Amino acid sequence: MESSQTTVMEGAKGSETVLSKLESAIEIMAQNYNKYSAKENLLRKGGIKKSNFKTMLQSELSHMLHETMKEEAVEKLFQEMDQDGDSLIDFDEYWALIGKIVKLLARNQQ
Ligand SMILES: [Ca+2]
Repeated sequence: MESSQTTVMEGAKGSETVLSKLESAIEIMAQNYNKYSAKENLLRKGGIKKSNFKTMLQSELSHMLHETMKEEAVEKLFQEMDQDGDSLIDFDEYWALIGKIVKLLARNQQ
């Protein structure tokens, strides 16, 4: 595990490295989590609290998610994504949100 992480970081950190679209997307999704999470490092315990979750939906996801301005809809989504009920969206729960959005998009495109 340690060595594979190191390999990933070396590739991603190189100044000459041009990331693929997918790699860029992964990096952006991780940076976005860190931006709204209470802790800066996604491997540490922490997560996105509700007020930041709301800001994130409104600032970053308003084209893909509707009703991000509605308090009730934000509350409902937060409860749904907060699987362990600790009032924080941790990285795994955040990742599940990304998956949920992808599925919603796929369904809408049918
Ligand atoms: Ca949680």
